[in-house]
Amino acid sequence: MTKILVTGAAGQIGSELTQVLRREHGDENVVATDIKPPRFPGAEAGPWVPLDVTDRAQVERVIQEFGIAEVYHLAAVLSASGERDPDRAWRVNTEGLYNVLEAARRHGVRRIFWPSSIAVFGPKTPRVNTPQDTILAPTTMYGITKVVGELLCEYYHRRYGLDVRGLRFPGIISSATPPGGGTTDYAVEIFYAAVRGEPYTCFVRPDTVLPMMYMPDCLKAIRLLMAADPARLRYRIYNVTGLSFAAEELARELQRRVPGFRVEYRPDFRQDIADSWPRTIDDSAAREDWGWKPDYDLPRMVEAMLAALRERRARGEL
Ligand code: AKB
Repeated sequence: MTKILVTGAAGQIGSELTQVLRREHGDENVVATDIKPPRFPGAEAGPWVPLDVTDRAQVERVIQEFGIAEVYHLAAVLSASGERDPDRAWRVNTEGLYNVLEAARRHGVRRIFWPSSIAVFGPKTPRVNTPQDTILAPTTMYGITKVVGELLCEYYHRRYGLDVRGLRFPGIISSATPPGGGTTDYAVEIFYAAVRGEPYTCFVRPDTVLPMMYMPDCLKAIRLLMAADPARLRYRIYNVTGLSFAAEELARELQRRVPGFRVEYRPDFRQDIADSWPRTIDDSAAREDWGWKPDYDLPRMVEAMLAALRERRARGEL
């Protein structure tokens, strides 16, 4: 049985992906790691190891000890946190990835998944239907680490034949584990406020349009890409998207379903980050090469998010 390592397993994507992988491969075959304690139910059903990805020796130890063949390297500092502490963003995102790639090539890991981001783009990049091959000139430390990361992944593939695959994720919207420190976090926070019956103060302008994706589509994209025939992959890292909407459109969709829900807008430093990112993404290469197609549009995503969070509130979790 393939032994799988997940880093960042306490995070927004990691906590849900670990559960999917464990259902498929067996609890004992998926080693979940993070610097923080686990945040999903049943985390202790399989191996859980504290891991700081900036420590090469720790990364090597866990890969060797468990005989890891496949890695989902999700540990990262997101864009807004990265602007608050650029040094930490560099160390976790760049050195962490370098440690994983180095340990992987030395200890026989066969495949790696790594999330890039729409943050690789910048103000000089076309913002509408942003192409796969375009200007990568970000203005945030997070974006810089993601560009370096993409180049490193391509290098390890070309030089050592490591099968590294990745996705330039948009904002990910989900109901289980909240994101932390991203610019797109408003699109998740607003749901929590609506379900709790509280007003929401949005930190970007109402007309801010960003690409987003609902978690089931995010998990589907990862699994499709990782299952794809290597001969069909023209790229190591693909553009991918689910839906794009303005902050005020999302607010309106919620207000239609949650009467009396109030939203005000008080843009902060995250507005500049949002303004440097694309509004919509061209993911035709992903569609052509490995059959990508999202399932959720705005109304469907809003319905599903509200239903999931209301259930959590009924269980006393929110
Ligand atoms: C962030 O906002 O930093 C992330 C991302 C788009 O990579 N959600």
